[in-house]
Amino acid sequence: MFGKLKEKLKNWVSKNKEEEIVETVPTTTNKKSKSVSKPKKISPKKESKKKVAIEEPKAKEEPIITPKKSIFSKFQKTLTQEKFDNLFQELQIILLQNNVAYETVEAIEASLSKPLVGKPMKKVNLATELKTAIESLLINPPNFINQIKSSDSKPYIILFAGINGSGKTTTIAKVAHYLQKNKLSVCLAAADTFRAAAIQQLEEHAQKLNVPLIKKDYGADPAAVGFDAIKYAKKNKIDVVLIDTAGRMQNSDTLMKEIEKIARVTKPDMKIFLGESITGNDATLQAKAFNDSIGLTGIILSKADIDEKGGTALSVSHVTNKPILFLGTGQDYKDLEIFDKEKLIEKLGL
Ligand SMILES: Nc1nc2c(ncn2[C@@H]2O[C@H](COP(=O)(O)OP(=O)(O)O)[C@@H](O)[C@H]2O)c(=O)[nH]1
Ligand SMILES: [Mg+2]
Repeated sequence: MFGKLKEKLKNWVSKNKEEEIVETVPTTTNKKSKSVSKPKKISPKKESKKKVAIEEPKAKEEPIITPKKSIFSKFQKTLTQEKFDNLFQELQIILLQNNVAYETVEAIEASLSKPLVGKPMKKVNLATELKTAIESLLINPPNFINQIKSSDSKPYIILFAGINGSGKTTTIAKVAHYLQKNKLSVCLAAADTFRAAAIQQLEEHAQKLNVPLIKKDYGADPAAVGFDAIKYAKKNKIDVVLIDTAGRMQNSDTLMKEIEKIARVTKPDMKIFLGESITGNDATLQAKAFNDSIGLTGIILSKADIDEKGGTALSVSHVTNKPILFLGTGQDYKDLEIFDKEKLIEKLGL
Protein backbone atom coordinates (compact mmCIF):
# COMPACT_ATOMS: atom_id res chain seq x y z
CA MET A 1 0.00 0.00 0.00
CA PHE A 2 1.02 3.61 -0.64
CA GLY A 3 3.74 2.69 -3.16
CA LYS A 4 3.01 5.75 -5.29
CA LEU A 5 1.83 8.12 -2.59
CA LYS A 6 4.81 7.45 -0.35
CA GLU A 7 7.25 8.42 -3.08
CA LYS A 8 5.33 11.56 -4.04
CA LEU A 9 5.07 12.75 -0.44
CA LYS A 10 8.75 12.11 0.12
CA ASN A 11 9.59 14.20 -2.94
CA TRP A 12 7.27 16.96 -1.83
CA VAL A 13 8.80 17.12 1.64
CA SER A 14 12.40 17.08 0.45
CA LYS A 15 11.76 19.52 -2.37
CA ASN A 16 10.38 22.05 0.05
CA LYS A 17 13.11 21.68 2.63
CA GLU A 18 15.94 24.15 2.74
CA GLU A 19 18.20 22.78 0.10
CA GLU A 20 21.47 23.75 -1.45
CA ILE A 21 22.28 24.52 -5.03
CA VAL A 22 25.43 25.18 -6.87
CA GLU A 23 26.17 28.80 -7.70
CA THR A 24 29.18 29.97 -9.62
CA VAL A 25 31.69 32.41 -8.11
CA PRO A 26 35.24 33.22 -9.19
CA THR A 27 37.99 31.40 -7.30
CA THR A 28 41.66 30.53 -7.60
CA THR A 29 43.41 28.01 -9.81
CA ASN A 30 45.99 27.20 -7.11
CA LYS A 31 46.03 23.42 -7.13
CA LYS A 32 48.06 23.14 -3.93
CA SER A 33 45.27 24.62 -1.90
CA LYS A 34 42.68 21.87 -1.77
CA SER A 35 40.38 23.91 0.42
CA VAL A 36 40.00 26.56 -2.27
CA SER A 37 39.92 24.46 -5.42
CA LYS A 38 37.21 22.12 -4.09
CA PRO A 39 33.53 23.09 -4.08
CA LYS A 40 32.61 24.01 -0.54
CA LYS A 41 29.45 24.56 1.42
CA ILE A 42 29.40 28.07 2.77
CA SER A 43 26.72 30.16 4.35
CA PRO A 44 25.77 33.57 2.88
CA LYS A 45 27.54 35.28 5.81
CA LYS A 46 30.82 33.52 5.20
CA GLU A 47 30.63 34.30 1.53
CA SER A 48 32.07 37.84 1.87
CA LYS A 49 35.16 36.56 3.73
CA LYS A 50 35.64 33.95 1.08
CA LYS A 51 35.62 36.53 -1.68
CA VAL A 52 38.41 38.47 0.06
CA ALA A 53 40.51 35.33 0.38
CA ILE A 54 40.27 34.50 -3.28
CA GLU A 55 41.11 37.88 -4.76
CA GLU A 56 43.93 36.62 -6.92
CA PRO A 57 44.79 37.70 -10.48
CA LYS A 58 44.12 34.43 -12.32
CA ALA A 59 40.75 33.63 -10.90
CA LYS A 60 38.54 31.12 -12.65
CA GLU A 61 34.88 30.21 -12.32
CA GLU A 62 34.32 27.53 -9.73
CA PRO A 63 31.13 26.33 -8.14
CA ILE A 64 30.37 26.83 -4.50
CA ILE A 65 27.22 25.78 -2.76
CA THR A 66 24.75 28.27 -1.35
CA PRO A 67 21.22 27.85 -0.02
CA LYS A 68 18.71 27.21 -2.76
CA LYS A 69 15.94 29.69 -3.28
CA SER A 70 13.21 27.19 -2.54
CA ILE A 71 9.96 28.17 -0.96
CA PHE A 72 11.57 27.70 2.42
CA SER A 73 14.73 29.63 1.90
CA LYS A 74 13.85 32.96 0.39
CA PHE A 75 15.39 34.44 3.49
CA GLN A 76 11.96 35.09 4.88
CA LYS A 77 11.45 34.76 8.55
CA THR A 78 8.02 33.24 8.63
CA LEU A 79 5.85 31.03 6.49
CA THR A 80 3.14 33.37 5.27
CA GLN A 81 -0.36 32.29 4.25
CA GLU A 82 0.58 32.95 0.64
CA LYS A 83 3.62 30.69 0.85
CA PHE A 84 1.54 28.05 2.56
CA ASP A 85 -1.07 28.20 -0.21
CA ASN A 86 1.64 27.70 -2.83
CA LEU A 87 3.09 24.85 -0.90
CA PHE A 88 -0.25 23.17 -0.35
CA GLN A 89 -1.36 23.51 -3.96
CA GLU A 90 1.19 20.93 -4.98
CA LEU A 91 0.34 18.63 -2.09
CA GLN A 92 -3.35 18.89 -2.96
CA ILE A 93 -2.70 17.55 -6.45
CA ILE A 94 -0.63 14.68 -5.06
CA LEU A 95 -3.36 13.75 -2.57
CA LEU A 96 -6.21 13.97 -5.09
CA GLN A 97 -4.27 11.93 -7.64
CA ASN A 98 -3.80 9.27 -4.98
CA ASN A 99 -7.50 8.83 -4.20
CA VAL A 100 -7.76 11.07 -1.15
CA ALA A 101 -11.32 12.46 -1.09
CA TYR A 102 -11.68 16.19 -1.66
CA GLU A 103 -13.19 16.89 1.75
CA THR A 104 -10.36 14.95 3.35
CA VAL A 105 -7.82 17.04 1.43
CA GLU A 106 -9.54 20.13 2.81
CA ALA A 107 -9.31 18.73 6.33
CA ILE A 108 -5.58 18.08 5.85
CA GLU A 109 -5.15 21.66 4.64
CA ALA A 110 -6.93 23.03 7.69
CA SER A 111 -4.94 20.98 10.17
CA LEU A 112 -1.64 21.68 8.39
CA SER A 113 -2.13 25.42 8.12
CA LYS A 114 -2.70 25.84 11.87
CA PRO A 115 0.79 24.84 12.99
CA LEU A 116 2.58 26.10 9.87
CA VAL A 117 1.28 29.54 8.92
CA GLY A 118 3.19 32.25 10.77
CA LYS A 119 5.80 29.83 12.04
CA PRO A 120 9.52 30.63 11.60
CA MET A 121 10.68 28.91 8.43
CA LYS A 122 13.63 27.26 10.13
CA LYS A 123 11.37 25.54 12.63
CA VAL A 124 8.97 24.05 10.12
CA ASN A 125 9.07 20.27 9.88
CA LEU A 126 6.78 19.40 6.99
CA ALA A 127 6.98 15.64 7.36
CA THR A 128 6.06 15.69 11.05
CA GLU A 129 3.20 18.14 10.57
CA LEU A 130 1.81 16.18 7.63
CA LYS A 131 2.03 12.96 9.59
CA THR A 132 0.12 14.54 12.48
CA ALA A 133 -2.52 15.94 10.12
CA ILE A 134 -3.10 12.55 8.48
CA GLU A 135 -3.09 10.74 11.80
CA SER A 136 -5.92 12.93 13.04
CA LEU A 137 -8.14 11.68 10.17
CA LEU A 138 -7.87 8.04 11.17
CA ILE A 139 -9.75 6.12 13.82
CA ASN A 140 -8.42 3.03 15.55
CA PRO A 141 -11.17 0.40 15.80
CA PRO A 142 -12.25 -1.20 19.07
CA ASN A 143 -10.96 -4.74 19.63
CA PHE A 144 -13.12 -6.90 17.37
CA ILE A 145 -12.87 -10.14 19.34
CA ASN A 146 -13.32 -8.49 22.76
CA GLN A 147 -16.39 -6.68 21.50
CA ILE A 148 -17.99 -9.95 20.46
CA LYS A 149 -16.93 -11.89 23.55
CA SER A 150 -18.12 -9.19 25.93
CA SER A 151 -21.47 -8.69 24.20
CA ASP A 152 -24.77 -9.90 25.63
CA SER A 153 -25.98 -10.70 22.12
CA LYS A 154 -26.02 -14.46 21.64
CA PRO A 155 -25.56 -15.04 18.79
CA TYR A 156 -23.62 -11.97 17.75
CA ILE A 157 -24.84 -10.92 14.31
CA ILE A 158 -22.68 -9.30 11.66
CA LEU A 159 -24.11 -8.03 8.37
CA PHE A 160 -21.86 -7.40 5.37
CA ALA A 161 -22.89 -4.96 2.64
CA GLY A 162 -21.32 -3.34 -0.39
CA ILE A 163 -21.30 -3.28 -4.15
CA ASN A 164 -20.67 -6.27 -6.41
CA GLY A 165 -17.16 -7.69 -6.36
CA SER A 166 -16.01 -5.61 -3.42
CA GLY A 167 -14.94 -8.74 -1.54
CA LYS A 168 -17.88 -9.46 0.78
CA THR A 169 -17.96 -13.24 0.36
CA THR A 170 -14.17 -13.66 0.50
CA THR A 171 -13.94 -11.40 3.55
CA ILE A 172 -16.73 -13.28 5.34
CA ALA A 173 -14.66 -16.45 4.94
CA LYS A 174 -11.58 -14.64 6.28
CA VAL A 175 -13.53 -13.26 9.24
CA ALA A 176 -14.99 -16.72 9.96
CA HIS A 177 -11.46 -18.12 9.99
CA TYR A 178 -10.28 -15.33 12.31
CA LEU A 179 -13.20 -15.93 14.69
CA GLN A 180 -12.48 -19.66 14.74
CA LYS A 181 -8.87 -18.96 15.61
CA ASN A 182 -10.18 -16.95 18.54
CA LYS A 183 -12.32 -19.83 19.73
CA LEU A 184 -15.65 -18.46 18.57
CA SER A 185 -18.07 -20.69 16.68
CA VAL A 186 -19.52 -19.35 13.46
CA CYS A 187 -22.32 -19.96 10.97
CA LEU A 188 -22.78 -18.33 7.59
CA ALA A 189 -26.01 -17.00 6.08
CA ALA A 190 -26.16 -17.08 2.28
CA ALA A 191 -28.39 -14.03 1.95
CA ASP A 192 -27.01 -13.19 -1.48
CA THR A 193 -29.88 -14.97 -3.20
CA PHE A 194 -29.47 -12.87 -6.33
CA ARG A 195 -27.10 -15.28 -8.05
CA ALA A 196 -27.01 -19.06 -7.70
CA ALA A 197 -23.23 -18.92 -8.02
CA ALA A 198 -23.03 -16.66 -4.97
CA ILE A 199 -24.67 -19.29 -2.76
CA GLN A 200 -22.31 -21.90 -4.13
CA GLN A 201 -19.26 -19.69 -3.55
CA LEU A 202 -20.15 -19.25 0.13
CA GLU A 203 -20.95 -22.94 0.42
CA GLU A 204 -17.44 -23.83 -0.75
CA HIS A 205 -15.94 -21.60 1.94
CA ALA A 206 -18.27 -23.11 4.57
CA GLN A 207 -17.06 -26.58 3.62
CA LYS A 208 -13.38 -25.59 3.71
CA LEU A 209 -13.78 -23.88 7.06
CA ASN A 210 -16.06 -26.58 8.38
CA VAL A 211 -18.80 -24.18 9.49
CA PRO A 212 -22.58 -24.51 8.97
CA LEU A 213 -24.18 -22.65 6.08
CA ILE A 214 -27.80 -21.59 6.13
CA LYS A 215 -29.24 -21.13 2.66
CA LYS A 216 -32.48 -20.99 0.72
CA ASP A 217 -33.19 -21.22 -2.95
CA TYR A 218 -31.88 -18.73 -5.47
CA GLY A 219 -34.28 -15.75 -5.53
CA ALA A 220 -35.49 -16.28 -1.93
CA ASP A 221 -36.02 -13.35 0.45
CA PRO A 222 -32.54 -12.51 1.83
CA ALA A 223 -33.99 -11.21 5.10
CA ALA A 224 -35.61 -14.61 5.65
CA VAL A 225 -32.26 -16.36 5.11
CA GLY A 226 -30.69 -14.14 7.76
CA PHE A 227 -33.59 -14.76 10.11
CA ASP A 228 -33.27 -18.54 9.69
CA ALA A 229 -29.52 -18.41 10.31
CA ILE A 230 -30.06 -16.57 13.59
CA LYS A 231 -32.67 -19.15 14.63
CA TYR A 232 -30.21 -21.93 13.78
CA ALA A 233 -27.41 -20.25 15.73
CA LYS A 234 -29.60 -19.78 18.80
CA LYS A 235 -30.67 -23.39 18.74
CA ASN A 236 -27.12 -24.67 18.27
CA LYS A 237 -25.43 -22.16 20.58
CA ILE A 238 -23.28 -20.70 17.82
CA ASP A 239 -21.45 -17.54 18.83
CA VAL A 240 -21.47 -15.52 15.62
CA VAL A 241 -23.66 -15.31 12.50
CA LEU A 242 -22.07 -13.77 9.41
CA ILE A 243 -24.62 -12.61 6.84
CA ASP A 244 -23.51 -12.36 3.21
CA THR A 245 -25.61 -10.11 0.98
CA ALA A 246 -25.89 -9.40 -2.73
CA GLY A 247 -23.84 -6.61 -4.20
CA ARG A 248 -25.79 -3.40 -4.68
CA MET A 249 -25.00 0.03 -6.00
CA GLN A 250 -25.65 2.76 -3.51
CA ASN A 251 -27.83 4.63 -6.02
CA SER A 252 -30.28 1.76 -6.50
CA ASP A 253 -33.31 2.68 -4.41
CA THR A 254 -34.87 -0.79 -4.54
CA LEU A 255 -31.72 -2.59 -3.51
CA MET A 256 -30.90 -0.09 -0.78
CA LYS A 257 -34.45 -0.59 0.55
CA GLU A 258 -33.77 -4.31 0.51
CA ILE A 259 -30.60 -4.02 2.62
CA GLU A 260 -32.51 -1.78 5.04
CA LYS A 261 -35.10 -4.54 5.33
CA ILE A 262 -32.42 -7.19 5.95
CA ALA A 263 -30.97 -4.95 8.69
CA ARG A 264 -34.44 -4.37 10.21
CA VAL A 265 -35.24 -8.08 10.32
CA THR A 266 -31.86 -9.42 11.51
CA LYS A 267 -30.97 -6.53 13.85
CA PRO A 268 -27.21 -6.92 13.42
CA ASP A 269 -24.82 -6.07 16.22
CA MET A 270 -22.39 -4.93 13.56
CA LYS A 271 -23.02 -3.59 10.08
CA ILE A 272 -19.89 -3.67 7.98
CA PHE A 273 -19.36 -1.96 4.67
CA LEU A 274 -17.00 -3.75 2.32
CA GLY A 275 -15.16 -1.35 0.04
CA GLU A 276 -12.44 -1.90 -2.50
CA SER A 277 -9.39 0.07 -1.52
CA ILE A 278 -8.36 0.48 -5.15
CA THR A 279 -11.59 2.16 -6.31
CA GLY A 280 -10.66 5.34 -4.49
CA ASN A 281 -13.24 8.03 -4.19
CA ASP A 282 -15.99 5.67 -5.35
CA ALA A 283 -15.50 3.50 -2.28
CA THR A 284 -15.65 6.58 -0.06
CA LEU A 285 -18.89 7.74 -1.66
CA GLN A 286 -20.38 4.24 -1.38
CA ALA A 287 -19.43 4.02 2.30
CA LYS A 288 -21.14 7.34 2.90
CA ALA A 289 -24.34 6.17 1.17
CA PHE A 290 -24.43 2.83 3.00
CA ASN A 291 -23.84 4.65 6.27
CA ASP A 292 -26.75 6.98 5.55
CA SER A 293 -28.93 3.99 4.67
CA ILE A 294 -28.22 1.39 7.38
CA GLY A 295 -25.88 3.16 9.80
CA LEU A 296 -22.52 1.41 9.66
CA THR A 297 -20.48 0.11 12.57
CA GLY A 298 -17.30 0.04 10.56
CA ILE A 299 -15.58 -0.56 7.27
CA ILE A 300 -13.39 -3.26 5.80
CA LEU A 301 -11.27 -2.28 2.83
CA SER A 302 -10.36 -5.19 0.60
CA LYS A 303 -7.54 -5.37 -1.93
CA ALA A 304 -5.17 -3.20 0.10
CA ASP A 305 -2.44 -5.52 -1.22
CA ILE A 306 -2.87 -4.17 -4.74
CA ASP A 307 -3.53 -0.54 -3.84
CA GLU A 308 -0.57 1.64 -4.75
CA LYS A 309 -2.35 4.87 -3.89
CA GLY A 310 -3.97 4.28 -0.52
CA GLY A 311 -6.10 7.45 -0.45
CA THR A 312 -9.29 5.49 0.30
CA ALA A 313 -7.80 4.23 3.56
CA LEU A 314 -6.97 7.82 4.48
CA SER A 315 -10.40 9.21 3.56
CA VAL A 316 -13.11 6.71 4.34
CA SER A 317 -13.07 7.09 8.12
CA HIS A 318 -12.89 10.85 7.94
CA VAL A 319 -15.86 11.02 5.57
CA THR A 320 -18.08 8.54 7.46
CA ASN A 321 -16.69 9.00 10.97
CA LYS A 322 -16.57 5.19 11.24
CA PRO A 323 -13.44 3.15 11.85
CA ILE A 324 -11.79 0.82 9.37
CA LEU A 325 -11.88 -2.54 11.16
CA PHE A 326 -9.69 -4.60 8.86
CA LEU A 327 -7.75 -4.38 5.64
CA GLY A 328 -8.02 -7.24 3.16
CA THR A 329 -4.50 -8.00 2.00
CA GLY A 330 -4.89 -10.96 -0.34
CA GLN A 331 -7.08 -13.88 -1.26
CA ASP A 332 -6.13 -16.37 1.47
CA TYR A 333 -8.01 -16.73 4.74
CA LYS A 334 -5.05 -15.34 6.65
CA ASP A 335 -5.00 -12.14 4.58
CA LEU A 336 -6.98 -10.01 6.98
CA GLU A 337 -5.09 -7.33 8.86
CA ILE A 338 -6.48 -5.56 11.92
CA PHE A 339 -6.51 -1.87 11.08
CA ASP A 340 -3.93 0.06 13.04
CA LYS A 341 -3.50 3.72 12.25
CA GLU A 342 0.06 3.92 13.56
CA LYS A 343 1.04 1.02 11.34
CA LEU A 344 -0.64 2.64 8.34
CA ILE A 345 1.09 5.96 8.96
CA GLU A 346 4.41 4.14 9.22
CA LYS A 347 3.85 2.79 5.71
CA LEU A 348 3.65 6.37 4.47
CA GLY A 349 7.28 6.80 5.49
CA LEU A 350 6.87 10.32 6.86
N1 LIG B 1 -6.02 -9.18 -4.04
C1 LIG B 1 -7.14 -9.29 -3.33
N2 LIG B 1 -8.25 -9.81 -3.87
C2 LIG B 1 -9.36 -9.90 -3.12
C3 LIG B 1 -9.39 -9.45 -1.77
N3 LIG B 1 -10.64 -9.65 -1.30
C4 LIG B 1 -11.36 -10.20 -2.30
N4 LIG B 1 -10.60 -10.36 -3.40
C5 LIG B 1 -11.00 -10.91 -4.71
O1 LIG B 1 -12.01 -10.07 -5.26
C6 LIG B 1 -12.92 -10.81 -6.04
C7 LIG B 1 -14.35 -10.53 -5.59
O2 LIG B 1 -14.53 -11.01 -4.29
P1 LIG B 1 -15.92 -11.52 -3.72
O3 LIG B 1 -15.67 -11.92 -2.31
O4 LIG B 1 -16.53 -12.52 -4.62
O5 LIG B 1 -16.76 -10.16 -3.78
P2 LIG B 1 -18.32 -9.92 -3.48
O6 LIG B 1 -19.01 -9.84 -4.80
O7 LIG B 1 -18.38 -8.63 -2.76
O8 LIG B 1 -18.81 -11.06 -2.65
C8 LIG B 1 -12.52 -12.26 -5.86
O9 LIG B 1 -11.76 -12.65 -6.97
C9 LIG B 1 -11.66 -12.25 -4.60
O10 LIG B 1 -10.72 -13.29 -4.58
C10 LIG B 1 -8.17 -8.89 -1.21
O11 LIG B 1 -8.09 -8.45 -0.07
N5 LIG B 1 -7.09 -8.84 -2.03
MG1 LIG C 1 -20.43 -12.34 -2.94
